[in-house]
Order: sequence, then C-alpha cells, then structure tokens
Amino acid sequence: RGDSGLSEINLLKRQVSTLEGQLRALQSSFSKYKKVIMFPNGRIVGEKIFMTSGYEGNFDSLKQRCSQAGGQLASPQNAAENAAIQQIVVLYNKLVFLGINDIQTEGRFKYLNGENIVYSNWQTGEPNNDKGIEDCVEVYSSGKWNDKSCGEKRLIVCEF
Ligand code: GMH
Ligand code: CA
Repeated sequence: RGDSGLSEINLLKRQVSTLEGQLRALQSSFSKYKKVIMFPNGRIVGEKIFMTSGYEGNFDSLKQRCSQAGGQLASPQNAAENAAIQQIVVLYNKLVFLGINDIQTEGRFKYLNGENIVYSNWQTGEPNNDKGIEDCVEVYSSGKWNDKSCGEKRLIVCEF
C-alpha cells in the first residue's frame, strides 16, 4: 500500500474529528433540551422519566392515558424513583396513583404487567384494605404509600 492508502487514512482522521465535534455539540444541545422539557413537570431517574400533565382521574383513566402516550402509570422500583414521584406530589399538592394494585388477589400487590412488586414504601398500618374496597396505591406528600379505592381521582404521573 502506497501514498493513496495514507491519504485515505488522513481523510478518515479528518472525518472522525469532524464527527467528534458534531457529537459534542449535539450532546450539549441535548443536555439543554432535556432540562427545558423536564421543567417543571418531569423528573429523570437513571433511564426512566416520570412526567405529569396535571390531569386527574380514576385509576383506569390514568392507566389508559399513560398507555395512550406510549408510557405507563408510574411504577417505582426503588427509593430514588419513589422520591422523584414524591417531588411531583409535593409540587402539585395532589396525591397520585401508582401503576400497582391488588385487584387480582387481595393483599398481593402487582405491577401492571402482573409481576409482584419488588419495592414498597407503605405508611405504617398500610395496606389495610379499608372497608374492603382498596386495591390501588396512592402516594402521600411524605412519599409513603396507602392503599385506596381505585375509583378515587388522583393526579397522573406516567413513566417513559
Ligand atoms: C382507616 C384508618 C386510617 C387510615 C385509613 C386509610 C384509608 O380510616 O385505618 O388510619 O389512614 O383507613 O388506610 O385508605
Ligand atoms: Ca388504606
């Protein structure tokens, strides 16, 4: 391989360097747009985004709206995710429903995909299935959970 091979390599080096610059510009632009999009109704935790539209409705209505948007009702899997949802509860001063319920089997709380929950943050004394009609889960401003009737209206928080 002679001169043409070397100039080919130099051409590729210039192209890589151009792309590196473009990638850095794109990254800084994306970082700014993320902040804009998340303000003030969204929270990012790892790969997960929690977002409210301010809508309030019963569990079925919230579930349907999140699904329609290509997400699902917020389903925190750890304390950091729960804290992000808690922040939205505090910001709006409105309780939210999670994508968790024990509709299928009383006392066995599951995600919407039917799997058993791996994280919970129940208030002391909960879940108590008060009056025998509490299959959904609301989040208090403390971040603690209470089982509540799915027919109640709560603030929507979807995850994407
Ligand atoms: C009962 C009592 C309260 C509790 C509520 C709540 C309803 O009224 O046990 O202390 O806060 O139930 O669990 O969802
Ligand atoms: Ca309860």
